Amino acid sequence: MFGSESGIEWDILSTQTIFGSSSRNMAESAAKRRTDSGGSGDLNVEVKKLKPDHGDGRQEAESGNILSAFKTSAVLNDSAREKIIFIHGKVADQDAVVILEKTPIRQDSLDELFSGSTLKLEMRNDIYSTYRLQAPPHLNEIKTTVVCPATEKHVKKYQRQESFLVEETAEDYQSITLPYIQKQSFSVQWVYNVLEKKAEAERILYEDPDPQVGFLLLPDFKWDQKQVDDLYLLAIVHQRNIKSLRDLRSEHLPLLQNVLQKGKEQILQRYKLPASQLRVYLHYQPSYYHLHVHFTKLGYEAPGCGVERAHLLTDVIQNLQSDPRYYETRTLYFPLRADDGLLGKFKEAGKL
Ligand code: M7G
Repeated sequence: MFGSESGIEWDILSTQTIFGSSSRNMAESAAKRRTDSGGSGDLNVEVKKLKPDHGDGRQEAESGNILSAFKTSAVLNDSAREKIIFIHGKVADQDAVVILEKTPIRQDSLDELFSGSTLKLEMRNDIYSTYRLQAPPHLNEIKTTVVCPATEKHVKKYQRQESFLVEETAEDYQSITLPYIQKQSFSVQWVYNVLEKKAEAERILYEDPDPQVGFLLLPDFKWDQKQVDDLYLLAIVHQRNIKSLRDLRSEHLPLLQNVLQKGKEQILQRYKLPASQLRVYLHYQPSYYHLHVHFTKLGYEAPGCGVERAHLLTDVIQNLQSDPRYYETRTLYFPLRADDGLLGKFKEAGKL
């Protein structure tokens, strides 16, 4: 049995130092290569983040390794290049998805990495040699994300699958997509927890509290905040009735302009990254139907930043300026994975 959709995603970050605002620009040119110690080894994660309770985000401190008895049932996806693996299994009889990801090597850890590691020779040939470098544990952490209890939809989200491009007219949205997402989409409880400061409150970087144009800016849980190379922030708007890009009208322009302007200002101040280094966009379709904007570093190929899913906020603003009903009336294209229920609905309607 899969858990209910109110399941919480725990972000278990192995002992990480969150950037202080003064040192945030230090890793601008940090190496992008990831550590690859060669063996999987023990997880040795320490639960630093707190475990939300009862789905409402009230938190209780937790220590120890909640994954020590994790039982793997399947590897959903993995990538040797990205150094990431998505696993389905059980934590104390509950379905869980665990994501393990090796983190980038930080420039500021190089001295310690060279002086504090053991080096084992693998081969030497002329001027060439390869080694296995065994780093001190705190420089060899694995970012670990746990979704528990995971729903069947979570398992599908992380499973390797073929995708299909869907063409959605305004009528298709009303007759196919909207009824489907009203019944089937992921819970946005985690979003409300953030807005109500019941979870991740200490991670909020900025808030404009205005109920109409206001938003919260915080790190996406995909980002470990150790280097700006893979910067990933989310702006979550206070308004609760905007599901996605499709709902945007010209009346939302002040909100969108505010998010763009203040989001850029905050990122410049904190991370010394100018707007010309940022990719600021919305997903269509999103996974979570509460309006949010993705801010990522331009050179970082964040999952879902391709043209078939990401809509630049600057384009969205211009489109609404030239046609107040642009997103209400246009045909929109987006990819859906083979076993996505929404794809099934488009097929049933003879649209694929
Ligand atoms: P999306 O476009 O709705 O869907 O983006 P996607 O996940 O398919 O991209 C939601 C964004 O919220 C993603 O970038 C997620 O990594 C991020 N995210 C999801 N959850 C459950 C959390 C969370 O609990 N905390 C934070 N900070 N970010 C999250």
